[in-house]
Amino acid sequence: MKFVPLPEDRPALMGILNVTPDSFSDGGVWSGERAVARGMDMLAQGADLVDVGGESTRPGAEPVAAPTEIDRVLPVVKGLVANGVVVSVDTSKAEVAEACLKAGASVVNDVTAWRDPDMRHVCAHRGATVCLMHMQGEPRTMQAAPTYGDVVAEVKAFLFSRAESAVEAGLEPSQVWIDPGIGFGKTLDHNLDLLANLGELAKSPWTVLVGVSRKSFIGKLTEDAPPGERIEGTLAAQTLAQALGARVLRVHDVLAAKRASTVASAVLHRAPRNSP
Ligand code: HH2
Repeated sequence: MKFVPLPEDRPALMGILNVTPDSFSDGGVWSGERAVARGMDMLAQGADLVDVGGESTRPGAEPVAAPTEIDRVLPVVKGLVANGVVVSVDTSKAEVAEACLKAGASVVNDVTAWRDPDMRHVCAHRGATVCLMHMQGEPRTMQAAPTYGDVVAEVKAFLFSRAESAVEAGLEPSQVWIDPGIGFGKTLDHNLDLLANLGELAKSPWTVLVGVSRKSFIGKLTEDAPPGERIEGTLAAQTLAQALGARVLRVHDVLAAKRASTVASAVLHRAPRNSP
């Protein structure tokens, strides 16, 4: 079984390493040995694990075939594992997950929460830790007209039922992470409702992961700041997610996230005095 030990006193930081030509904020920047070096830098800056992705899931992105995705991610996964890094693979394809788990990856981060019918078997057979994320629709079209009756209730019901099915497949509860999928088939209001009510997910038995890093809802709230200028908004959202119970934060800017989460932890773990 592949367990990822999580720190007790602060959220774990999952560094984002996209080896894609088209990711929304770091597309075309990292591949091969440079990508491994980037992963090692993130580790030195305080990442607890590194999430390697070979297919962009930004709104409008076109899918890629499994062999192409494997060619992109596998050398990087192998290079990081050889250097002792805890590796997560950001994929929704069982074939890609299988190749990476065999090479030593510990986590399968699936933004479709096991839509590929073979994913359940691969993750259970290899004893992977899994991140199950909520997405309405698919990346190509998901931002066209996202609609919910009660976004918080619907996302929560979906994630809890997927998490239970992962335990039925044979995983330990501590191997199951859930993620509301900020920006995946959601308007600005949906994202804010989900973040404000994150406590409803966190009071479950499941580990909550949140990915807000440089996302477009932050741009919308900050005069259309481009992805590279969303750091302050990202840190604000990550800090609030931490206070509301997120145990894993998926981040591009590891050093900044580490500093912010360390300060937040110091305050959150201080018992308030009894008021006079
Ligand atoms: N967001 C992205 C990708 N994978 N996985 C989880 N669990 N949660 C997320 O919020 C999440 C995710 C999108 O961001 P990024 O990887 O930076 O971009 P792209 O999908 O364009 O590669």
